[in-house]
Amino acid sequence: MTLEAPKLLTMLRDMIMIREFEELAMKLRAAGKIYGVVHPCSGQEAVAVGVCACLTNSDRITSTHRGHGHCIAKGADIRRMMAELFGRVDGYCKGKGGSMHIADFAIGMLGANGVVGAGLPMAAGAALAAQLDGKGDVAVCFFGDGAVTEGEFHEALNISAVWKLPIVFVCENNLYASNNAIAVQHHITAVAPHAAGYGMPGVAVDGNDVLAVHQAASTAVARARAGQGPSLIECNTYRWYFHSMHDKPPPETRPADEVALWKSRDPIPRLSNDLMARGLLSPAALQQMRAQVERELQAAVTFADNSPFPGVADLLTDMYAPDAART
Ligand SMILES: Cc1ncc(C[n+]2csc(CCOP(=O)(O)OP(=O)(O)O)c2C)c(N)n1
Ligand SMILES: [Mg+2]
Repeated sequence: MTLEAPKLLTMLRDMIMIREFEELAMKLRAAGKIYGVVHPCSGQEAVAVGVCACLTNSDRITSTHRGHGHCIAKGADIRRMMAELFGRVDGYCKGKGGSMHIADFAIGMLGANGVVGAGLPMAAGAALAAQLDGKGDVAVCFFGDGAVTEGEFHEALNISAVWKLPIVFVCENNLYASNNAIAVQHHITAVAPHAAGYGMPGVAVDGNDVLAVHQAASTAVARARAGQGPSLIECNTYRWYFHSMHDKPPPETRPADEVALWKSRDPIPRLSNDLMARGLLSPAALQQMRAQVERELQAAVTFADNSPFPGVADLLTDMYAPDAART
């Protein structure tokens, strides 16, 4: 699928926004402005952006504990995201969910999720709803290599294949689940071959090449929209930083040369250099794009800072079972 220049520039802008959002979130967490845990996805931006560039607002995605990139790529409002991280009433969950629970049904973002693997059956449910609606919408499930060891992975793939659901399973294989290297947890470390056991296409792509991700996702989404059933895409990538942070970044436990190698495969200059080589982007235009992202992020911080904290009276509202909780 040939991508037009405006679409390519939007994809570049979205990757830059995700990277800068994460860099800022880490600083604001260390400064005590953000509450809870932050799991940065820096380095993995090409997966969220390459996949979501194939989707519409009525297509639905499920995310993970590392969900900021998925939110931004699906079109979430960064002001409401920032307000949520700040624990304020104008946040997506009125300040009571934090980083790992951001959802926006209006754009088909069914939610980040702190439970590893939990998005898999939810996405299968969303795909069943899309199939019953019959409008050609699809569901996409983002999950990590760690989730592949969970029963839900196999259950979701199986039922999706049996019912030919319009779903794309997108594994972000970043070689680690928390601090555990992939070979510690998987007998076979490649994820794509699991697709064969469920009779669906399974491909592995360079997850730091947004165009390769987009190409694979386009094929899988088209297949799902055409009623031909599910696919699995393994995106090989790497997170630049620690698994998660509270008030300060934890020490790095991965080999320094491995981290350096993956940083040299940064997906953002890979796309911007490509666009410059094709004459679609100038250094000045890139600078302007970065400045605009910076302005939007500053506006998001101001928005979050000006929003009040929820009151005590709000403690039990919007809970799953408010009546039961009150008794
Ligand atoms: C069901 C469940 N088991 C364990 C955990 C603790 N936990 C949180 S993140 C994580 C690692 C997940 O690794 P992966 O799926 O590869 O995602 P990544 O962090 O690499 O993006 C674990 C074990 C959890 N949140 N939920
Ligand atoms: Mg992982």
